[in-house]
Amino acid sequence: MIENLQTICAISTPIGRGAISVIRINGKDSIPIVLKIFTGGERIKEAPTGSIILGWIVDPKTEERIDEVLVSVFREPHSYTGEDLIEISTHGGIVIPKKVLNLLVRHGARIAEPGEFTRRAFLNDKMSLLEAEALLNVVNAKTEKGARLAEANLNGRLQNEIEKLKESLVDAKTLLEVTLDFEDSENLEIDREGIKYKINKSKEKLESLLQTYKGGRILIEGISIAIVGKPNVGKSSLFNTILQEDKAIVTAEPGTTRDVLEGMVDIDGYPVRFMDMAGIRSPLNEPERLGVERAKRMIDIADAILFLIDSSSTLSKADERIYETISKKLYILVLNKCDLPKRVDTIPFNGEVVFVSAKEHAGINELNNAIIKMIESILPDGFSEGVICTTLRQAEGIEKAIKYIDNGLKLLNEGGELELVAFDFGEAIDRLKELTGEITEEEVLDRIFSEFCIGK
Ligand SMILES: Nc1nc2c(ncn2[C@@H]2O[C@H](COP(=O)(O)OP(=O)(O)OP(=O)(O)O)[C@@H](O)[C@H]2O)c(=O)[nH]1
Ligand SMILES: [Mg+2]
Repeated sequence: MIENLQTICAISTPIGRGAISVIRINGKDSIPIVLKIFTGGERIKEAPTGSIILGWIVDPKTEERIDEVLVSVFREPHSYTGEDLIEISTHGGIVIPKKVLNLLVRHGARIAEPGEFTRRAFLNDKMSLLEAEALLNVVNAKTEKGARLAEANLNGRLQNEIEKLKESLVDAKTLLEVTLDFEDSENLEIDREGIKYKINKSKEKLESLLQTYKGGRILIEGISIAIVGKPNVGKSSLFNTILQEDKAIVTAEPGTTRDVLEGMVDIDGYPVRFMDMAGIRSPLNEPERLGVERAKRMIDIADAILFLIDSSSTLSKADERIYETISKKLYILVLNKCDLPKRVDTIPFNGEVVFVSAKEHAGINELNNAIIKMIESILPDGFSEGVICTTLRQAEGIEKAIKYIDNGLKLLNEGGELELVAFDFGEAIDRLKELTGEITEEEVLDRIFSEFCIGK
């Protein structure tokens, strides 16, 4: 346990109407502080970890009885954080939890920063950085599939894989260093080949792990799908129909939408973020010009496109020009307004075609199925059962490790200085250590833990 860390406290449940609230207090003074304000104090002294004690929170100065509560006691090292941790379950709402929190502060605890409890758990070796990120993914998961993936990483799946890769790089580097010591002996050639083989194996594994990031991100954060088309083809109507919400303004006038609107939907367990935006044409005025500019930027950023075409009017050059901008991306052709007489006979574009009527809410199941098929084209069979990285930090760390490995291998192939090769492999190992948190920088920790909510 890390000594001399201040005792911290926070309300760990959302503030507002609710049956109960949980206030956490953590650190070496947490038990002495709670003893001062809790009528069940004597029982806490003897309570083993995991005990729950009923009693009253009382302000010792005014003797005001604030609430009848349950106090859960977790003693170091058998707690979430690895330090003494107490959870006080009060009645819910805003007033009582705040009063209890103020009492704790008055008796020596400090309000916790976002994610500070989990940061303590990391500092006390209760979890690796990868597991802390997995925990954040669990809390933020938007759908069941995302939550399942995050849970698997929470159980150390990614951590174990990175550890194994690190170990095999360490082995190879050791082999190299032994070779260095005997540089003049004739065994040198054999060692070089052995090292190359080992390192290449690790590199291949890192590369396939890096490949999982796209799918991992989609499962955790969601796939972003931009609804693209000429003005008035029914983009906003489709957006509202998919979201089952009257979110975007719909009018018969072309050029209605200017801002980019976003909405999240769960499609068969996949989180999907739809974006409605301005129709693409030569803009008629300044607001529309800015809208079209934003729409074009979104086309670049989006993971996939719903290319909307009005099936009740003939295809135009404008549709073709839009097709050119999206044809390199993942897309589905959506023919809208199929409740009206059809005027589009043949579609000169490749790709999956779905007929819908945003107005009549027709064809939405078929569209959902096409979207599921598209997502599953990014996530290969058995994807979720494998080891998957889910955050940009992880992907960037792996990428950097691969770069150093490549440098080292190149030097090794060119017969370069073995010291330099060892340096590169050492750097690659350090990048993996940063991933698990074995090597840490305060800045990186700050960034990761600030994404948590207060009280986690
Ligand atoms: N008949 C019919 N009309 C539709 C359908 N979808 C949209 N409309 C109508 O088409 C017009 C334009 O709809 P919007 O949803 O605003 O179209 P948009 O593509 O968002 O238009 P901009 O924002 O101007 O680019 C409105 O009058 C809608 O009621 C449909 O499926 N069938
Ligand atoms: Mg619109």
